[in-house]
Amino acid sequence: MANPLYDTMFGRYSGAQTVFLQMPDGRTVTHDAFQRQAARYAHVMSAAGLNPGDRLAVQIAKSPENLAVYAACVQSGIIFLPLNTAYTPAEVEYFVSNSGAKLVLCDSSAEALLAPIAATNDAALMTLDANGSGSFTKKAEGQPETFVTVDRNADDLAAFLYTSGTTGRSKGAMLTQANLLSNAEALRDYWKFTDKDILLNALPIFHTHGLFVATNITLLAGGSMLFLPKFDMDAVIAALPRATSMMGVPTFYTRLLDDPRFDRDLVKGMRLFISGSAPLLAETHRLFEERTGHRILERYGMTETNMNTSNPYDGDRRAGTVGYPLPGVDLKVTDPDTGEELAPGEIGMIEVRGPNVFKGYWQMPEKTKEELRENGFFITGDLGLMDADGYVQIVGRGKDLIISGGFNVYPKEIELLIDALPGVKESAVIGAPHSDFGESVVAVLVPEADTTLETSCIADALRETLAGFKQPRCYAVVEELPRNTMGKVQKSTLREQFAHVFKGA
Ligand code: MCA
Ligand code: AMP
Repeated sequence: MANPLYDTMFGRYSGAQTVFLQMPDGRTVTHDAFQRQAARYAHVMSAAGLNPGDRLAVQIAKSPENLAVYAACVQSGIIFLPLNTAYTPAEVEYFVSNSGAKLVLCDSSAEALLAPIAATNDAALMTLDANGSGSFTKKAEGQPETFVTVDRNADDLAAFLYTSGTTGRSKGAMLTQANLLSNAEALRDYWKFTDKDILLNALPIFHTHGLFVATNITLLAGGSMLFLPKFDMDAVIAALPRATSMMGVPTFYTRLLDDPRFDRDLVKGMRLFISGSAPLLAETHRLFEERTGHRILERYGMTETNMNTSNPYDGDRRAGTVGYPLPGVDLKVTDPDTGEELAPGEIGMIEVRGPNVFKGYWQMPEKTKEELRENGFFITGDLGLMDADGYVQIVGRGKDLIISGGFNVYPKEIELLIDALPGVKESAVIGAPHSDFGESVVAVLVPEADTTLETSCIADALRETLAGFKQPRCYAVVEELPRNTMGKVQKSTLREQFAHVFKGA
């Protein structure tokens, strides 16, 4: 095949008048119209001087046009680099410079702030707004509606997704066509997606979950998506009766359970609810079944690997587990110190290998070597076990990571920023249980000697540089941090101490 990802996901719909996207306002986008738009966009990128292998960074609202940019990248061999819309310009600067993006697409409201960043990094800047207008759109007007698909091998790169690290520096996970395609095919079959499916997609599309899991599967299966710009409760309630399936982070499901309108009758046309990105509480699982009669299907994935495991479609969906390794995925649990494989039931590091596993971190060979073994196993940083029946359970994290409402927050990144502020001697950032977000961020601060810290000043300083979802929702000032005999900060002690700060939140 000339371009495996494009041909299987987009190219085969040439001329098809079937509906791909259904918007909340009733507007629909057919497969054919989508494809023609993507072709026009591919011409704009090519005219802007982008060649196969170049990066295109996008920080734009969720819209059909956003997805068409993704399709255009796949068709023209350009690497698609989506960015969280919550990132501040300071955060975006790093991604643009690290990736060497040649073109940055942003909302026109961010143009003035991002223009100098693009200019410093020799990148062009164009705008594409939520309503589809912008300088990019203007350039696309009148462009041909077909584009000669660029040849790609399955091993060629299709996307970069940045994932923060325990050192505080984000790493660009390089995903190939084969990574995306193999995983989407496995999931389509495992979850029995067909052209009859209407998937409610209220997830953001700058992460694996909403983009590759939800969108790629729908495209492969030939179904359509109810494409909501975000998780808005009224819009979700209005859309549910028309959907056959839904994917979400646990916060979606706890919020639905809090809404009295969410009942059995509303979801009588649904065949499948899928949860992932963060642990689903067994309690949520139970309450959901009680309310709707549906057992949520929980699965487990990562930016670097797409999806690794899933509870079965037909068999027993066990609460508190993430199911079996997907077909084609090897999963083992190893001793974190020696790398030796452990026996079933023993807790250790989860490692995975398969066509889903990424190619490495962009321009970070050392980091890649630390996490991706020569034999192809990727060290996930998640601690877990495989039980006697083959179900995988995640019991903790070997990496210092907080997951808030499905978004990852790496404490190190925030600690580095706080420690650089005047009056702060040191800090420790931890996650504490939160009823809406699962976990939320707490910053524990130690002031310099003879200094009184105003936590509101710390919060103000962080607001300028850090995306909203990463900002601590609780600050505590202490005299010193608990340390072990080696001098290492005991975060587990802090987690216990601050476990109740969000009680009632
Ligand atoms: C928004 N805010 C948050 C979060 N989201 N704070 C903490 N954690 C969050 N997740 C803050 C904003 O900064 C803002 O703060 C205020 O909440 C309102 O913002 P808004 O956007 O209106 O919030 P929301 O609509 O209530 O959003 C919550 C949400 C959203 C719906 C749970 O965060 C969401 O869609 N999460 C899904 C994330 C996701 O797709 N993850 C997949 C990653 P202020 O008022 O102070 O300005 S992929 C992955 O993990 C792997 C591969 C996998 O397995 O899937
Ligand atoms: P990301 O860096 O956004 O790819 O997040 C991946 C991380 O999310 C994994 O390493 C896990 O720690 C976590 N994760 C994803 N799905 C689940 C799940 N079903 N249960 C528990 N943790 C999960």
